[in-house]
Amino acid sequence: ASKPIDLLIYGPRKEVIDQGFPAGYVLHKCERADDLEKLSDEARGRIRGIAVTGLVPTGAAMLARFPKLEIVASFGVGYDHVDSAWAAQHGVIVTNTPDVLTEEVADTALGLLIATLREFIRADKYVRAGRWQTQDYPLSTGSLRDRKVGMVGMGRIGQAIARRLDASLVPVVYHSRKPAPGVAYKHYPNLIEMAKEVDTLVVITPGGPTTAKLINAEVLDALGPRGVVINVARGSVIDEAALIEALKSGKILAAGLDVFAAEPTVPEELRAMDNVVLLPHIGSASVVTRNAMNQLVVDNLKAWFSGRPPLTPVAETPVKGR
Ligand code: 8YV
Repeated sequence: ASKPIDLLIYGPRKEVIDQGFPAGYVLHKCERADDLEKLSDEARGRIRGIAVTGLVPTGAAMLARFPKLEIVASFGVGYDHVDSAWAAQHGVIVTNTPDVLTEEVADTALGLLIATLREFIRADKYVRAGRWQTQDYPLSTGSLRDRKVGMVGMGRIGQAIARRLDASLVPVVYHSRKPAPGVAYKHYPNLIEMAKEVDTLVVITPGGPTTAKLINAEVLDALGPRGVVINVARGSVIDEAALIEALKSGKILAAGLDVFAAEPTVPEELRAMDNVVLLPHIGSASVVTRNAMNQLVVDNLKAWFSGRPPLTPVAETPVKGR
């Protein structure tokens, strides 16, 4: 029999991943960073693959502790929690889980946009409180009808959101560092210029240092008093203090947020506002989509260790032919 393949399963427990590997694989499970200390040196020395099952920080120092590491298969399309540059330098493959969540996250974004504009959450509370008995719910200030959306990011999910906006007859433009190939929407290399031209921002760009606090006070100023900001990307992309200030002062109208700077902590100031809709990072969080994402983590590792190329390597990864 061939030698067993040792894997570290790092992060929250996932049934599909725990059950995903046939005989011949040895799984070492660590839910938190502290648990890594309980791995013997001998086990660490044998581990050839890591499944990162959630947003657990997977930096250079952590990865460097595994001398035989070949591949890190990360759960989620965003992988700003994994040091993919270090991995590339050390010939370690990193994979993520794109495509299988695209339509789900796009659904969430459009739902969040409409819920924010048309005040669904406030209206629901109104019904439950029995207030409809006395008075009709007031007309919403916001509407999708008179809006122009500036997408921040036009990757696969961005394009799926834009397609939904097309169907809703809402004009779309976008900002990204480089124009997206094969995309007909107007591209703005400059975010401030775009913010001046639109009243709605939908943020769906990767996190990490290059996009940190991209949406700042100046951008929110440019967006103006009708401004609505929807974020289904990473909390790091928005200067959260500036956003709170803009919402409080009426510099912008409303926000719909699925992600926050310090999850799962959501600033008390946001929680107290009624012109925001707050979701607990559920963009991709349905059973069907999460099963597909978990399975893709498993399938990337199984492909690699059966002598095939990884299925969905990230851009930085030097994919070696097999
Ligand atoms: C994550 C996400 O998987 O795909 C992403 O980038 O944000 C989610 O789908 C989530 O952060 C849980 O780990």
